[in-house]
Amino acid sequence: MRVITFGTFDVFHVGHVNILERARSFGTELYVGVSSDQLNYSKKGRYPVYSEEDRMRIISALACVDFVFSEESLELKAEYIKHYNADILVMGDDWQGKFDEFKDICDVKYLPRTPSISTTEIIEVVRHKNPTK
Ligand code: C2G
Repeated sequence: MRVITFGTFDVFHVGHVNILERARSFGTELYVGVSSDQLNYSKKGRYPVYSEEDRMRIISALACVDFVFSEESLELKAEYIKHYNADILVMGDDWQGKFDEFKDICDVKYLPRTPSISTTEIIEVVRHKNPTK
């Protein structure tokens, strides 16, 4: 069973490891679509702290990940799921209900987010400790 998931995974943290390991446990292979820098810019109005190349390199190095590709557009999710023959789509529950439209091409599971950690909070904490940055 092939599992697929998507994310930016910027400033990699334990919440990211948790969801990737849990996603992998639903199948035998995990494919990860890492959101491109351009996609992030169009979604959030800023570029990630880590470049797309580095974010993909970090995700590829994880034992629970079998294959990494660049997610160029949110609208292409169905194409990616079909192209990579994924059986299960896993996303954190901040996306609850948002991908139910794909239930006709694969299983869709939303997993609870790891509490009290996010890239945005890490950036805030670092900024606070280094006010000049
Ligand atoms: N996540 C989590 N717990 C946290 C933080 C993140 O489980 N404390 C999960 C998110 O729910 C998501 C994954 O980690 O499933 C990646 O999170 P982000 O990098 O924030 O991904 P996002 O920007 O939501 O991009 O096509 C969808 C987008 O690319 C998802």
